[in-house]
Amino acid sequence: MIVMSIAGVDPSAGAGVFADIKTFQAIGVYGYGVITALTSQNPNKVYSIKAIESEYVEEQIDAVLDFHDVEFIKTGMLYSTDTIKTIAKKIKEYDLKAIVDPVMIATAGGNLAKDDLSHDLNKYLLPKAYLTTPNISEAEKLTNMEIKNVDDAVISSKILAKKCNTLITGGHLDGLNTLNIDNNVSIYKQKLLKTDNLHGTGCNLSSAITAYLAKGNDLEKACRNSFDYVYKSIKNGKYGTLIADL
Ligand code: PXL
Repeated sequence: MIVMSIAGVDPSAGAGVFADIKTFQAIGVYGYGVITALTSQNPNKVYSIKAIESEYVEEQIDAVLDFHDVEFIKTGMLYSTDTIKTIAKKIKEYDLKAIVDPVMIATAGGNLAKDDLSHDLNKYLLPKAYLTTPNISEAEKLTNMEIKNVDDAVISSKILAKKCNTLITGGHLDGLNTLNIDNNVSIYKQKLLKTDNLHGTGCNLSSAITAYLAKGNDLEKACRNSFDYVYKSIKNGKYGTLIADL
């Protein structure tokens, strides 16, 4: 079974494509990794970004999908409007189920996008996605509203669910995750750990969901398994959410 991550490279490997592939591997699926941008960063700071042209992102996708079909893909840092449009086109062309992590800002702060991508994500990518996994601040940007409590998260999820299934992650909302599947909302409470090692948690959660879906779990079960997976990787990770003994 093969899944694919389309995302940026974080050389410290806690976030981005390297982290996604480690998560795929840990859950037992093989991962392709298509690169949208290189970054020089560590968990404390993003120093610089070199974007890959969208034409070359497309070439990478065609090269691997020409070799072997995949059903589930995950997208992370996409950086530009052109890359967003390219991926929307490829989802349709290859009939892919896409888990879209609408990455715009790094955990350590610092932009991971050329401009504000919320408009382009809403217009081009979310309508073609199977699931999107914004954190609170991403959901606020995408739905142009403030999220102060779980009732707000439910409202925001209903706006996003007009386009695709939505999981608003609750790391910054007392561990309350809001899952909206076909406009039915469930709230999952996750215990929170006191730690500064949160770099890459969003990437690891969305890639875990992708892997569990590929293994045949339904969306609800894939999300619940992934909450556990990320909890354990934060608990056991020595350098951020590096995958340690699970
Ligand atoms: O977690 C968001 C994210 C996604 N992709 C890359 C990143 C980060 C956060 O730092 O570096 C490449």
